[in-house]
Parts: sequence; structure tokens; C-alpha cells
Amino acid sequence: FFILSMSPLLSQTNYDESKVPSFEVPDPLTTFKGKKIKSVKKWEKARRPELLHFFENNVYGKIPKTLKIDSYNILEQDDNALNGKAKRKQVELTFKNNGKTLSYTILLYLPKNIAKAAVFLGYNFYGNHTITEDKAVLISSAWANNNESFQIENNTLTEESRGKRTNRWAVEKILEAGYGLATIYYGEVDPDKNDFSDGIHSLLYQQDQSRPKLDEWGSIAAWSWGMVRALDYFEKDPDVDASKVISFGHSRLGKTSLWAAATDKRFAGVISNNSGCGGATMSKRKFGETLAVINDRFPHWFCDNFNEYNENEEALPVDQHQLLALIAPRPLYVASAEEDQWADPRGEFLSAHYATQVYHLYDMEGIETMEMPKVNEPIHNTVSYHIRTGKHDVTDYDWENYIRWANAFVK
Ligand code: GTR
Repeated sequence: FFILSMSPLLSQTNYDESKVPSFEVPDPLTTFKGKKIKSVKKWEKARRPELLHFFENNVYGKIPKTLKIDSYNILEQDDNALNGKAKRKQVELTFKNNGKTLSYTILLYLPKNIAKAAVFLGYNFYGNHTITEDKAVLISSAWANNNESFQIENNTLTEESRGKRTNRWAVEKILEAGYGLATIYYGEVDPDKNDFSDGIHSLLYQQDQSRPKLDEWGSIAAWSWGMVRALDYFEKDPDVDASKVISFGHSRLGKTSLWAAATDKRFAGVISNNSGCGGATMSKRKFGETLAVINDRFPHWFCDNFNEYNENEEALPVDQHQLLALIAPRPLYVASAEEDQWADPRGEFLSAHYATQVYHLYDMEGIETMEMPKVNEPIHNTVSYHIRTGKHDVTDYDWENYIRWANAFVK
């Protein structure tokens, strides 16, 4: 599943900085019609909406209609979880439409002595039970990609993978710092396969529709939608400070956390961990993964309109730094890994830099320099960035920095 098949496009992958094409960086502060934006008011009234609209119609796809939580059910709760260190809740959200039902479960750990906690919210790849050894965490029955190292066969999650991803989730550090952690298995919202008969898409088709239209949502937008609805739930949960929810995601789920926060201003902060192509990095650099490659290998992630730009990045009137700009003025953290050249760390860094001019409109600071910091030397501002040693992953180092940044800029 993560192994690259050798298509001719892949053999053309560029990892040479001197071969990055020169291109004009689309200006976040000039409208498509050429008007210069000089105030927050104009940004919010004119420019931000047209950019959001462009990403909706041509990149991630728009959601056909709003669908609210039909009901929520606290499946399980324990005030003395993790050896008495945390409160645990497992909350199932249910949605209904077109005679169909979809449910997904939020696993929530909360620090015990805080009345209303700020929370990191992020999806996991292989089930809530993989992020912790905690035996009480329920195992999802949703479809999963087969994976030998997680002992997933027949697309079914089992007890055998409990705790297999604890390395990516610094649960104790998060709780000790006074934050809650909420996670959802992304396959419950939309199974990660090129099949639009299942997942949340199927609840919102019009009569006789069986797949999204050209400008309608792919899977990333569907997963983002799931995060937004989780935020709706947090507004009802007395233990959560819904005004301090940080969307977090790694890789494809980092693309997701960015899009969720771009579409919903209630997210108080955003973390993009190694999100790469179609996430934080700049498409026009064509470094590492390119649009043609991502749309070929994962045809269901973006909307069909995005294919317009396969091997045609020059034609894009936007680039991903403008997605980051949609987060302004909220705190944003973009993180890369040295060995994750596929995700183009330099492109992720530059993107954070180019988005910073929108933060300046709000008198906030971001990535002021165009010189990339050394590995393991983070730049912390309202817009933060680091590149750490190691590979495509989420590590304790990443979490330690996210917590420091959240303490300074979100909490
Ligand atoms: C890769 C994909 C990346 C990234 C990654 C992941 O195969 O090319 O864009 O999303 O998967 O999600 O782990």
C-alpha cells in the first residue's frame, strides 16, 4: 500500500534542487483580478473567500450539503484511565441521510485536574486501539487496508494491533502539559480506497448519483468534514474547551488537518506533520511527489477537477502556501523530516514563509526568513516550522515542539 509501483511518472521524480523550475509564486495578497489587498477587511471580504472557493472547486472538492450530527452516544467513560492519570471517553457520532447511516467513534483522553481542556484532534491510520496499550479502547469494525506489520488481514482490525502506533502519539506528554487528545480512525469516516459507494459520500448523493461530481469532495475533504463534525460535538462536551481545539495530522491526514481548519475557522490552531504534496508543500516546485503522481496513485483523495493540473502545475492560479494563508491569523505549525524528501521539506518551509505575509496583515509573525533552519532548530512564531532528523513519521520530538508552540500561541 505504501510501496511505490514503478510508473514512468515516478521514475521522473526530481530530488535535485537545481532542477526545480523557476515560477512566479502566486501572491496571496493580489486578487485573481489583480487588485492588491492591504487590509484585514479586504482579505476577509474579498481575497480569502475567492481562494477558499478555488480550493473547494478545484483541489479538495466541495461538500454537497451540510449534514449535522443526528445523535451522539457515550459508548464508554472512565474517570481513572491510564493508571489514574486521565479521563477517557469514547463517543460515537451518528449521521443519517438518504436512508443510510454512518457512525464514527472519537477516543478522548482528558487531563484530570482541568475543568475544560484544550484538545489536539487528529485522525489515526489503523484504529484508535493502535495509539495506546489501554485495553479499554474499542476496536473499530470499519474497513481497513491490509497491512502485515499491523497484522491486518481481510481488511479487518483486530486485537493484535493494539498499541502498535504508541510511538506516534505522545499521550502522556500531552496530558502532562494539560491538553486533551482526541483521535478517530479515519476509515470510519471514509475508507481509504477508490470507491465512492461507501463512507460519508454515500449519504449525500442526489438521486441516481453514485460518485462525486467533478467539483465535489474527494476523501481528504470527507475526512476534514469528519473533524469539523467532531468539533461540533466538542461544543457540547463540558470537559472540552471547544475554542481551543487544534487540528493535527500526519501525511495524508496532515493534508486533511489543513483543509479542515481552512474550511472551519473554529479550529484554534493547526499542525501539518509531513503533509507534503497536496498539503503544505508547493505544487509548482515539482520536487518529490507531484500532482500527476498523487492523483494517479490516489485518485479518490482530491476532486476530479484537480487532474487538470497533472503535469500542468504552471496553469495553477494558486499554490499551497495560499491554503496555509487561509489559516491566518490562527497559529499554524508546519513540520518536515530530513529523510522525507518525497514530501519536499524545502517546499513546506517556503510555503510557510509565503503564507506569513497574510499573518503580517494581522500584526503577527511567522516564518520571516527564506533561509531554511538547520535540522532540529525549530522556528517558533504564530507560524512555526521545523525540520527534524529522521524519516516520514511522528515522533516525541515533534510533539514536544507542538506542545511548546501551543503553550505559547494557542493556550
Ligand atoms: C504516500 C503519499 C503521500 C502521503 C503518504 C501518507 O504514499 O504519496 O502523499 O500522503 O502516503 O499518507 O502516509
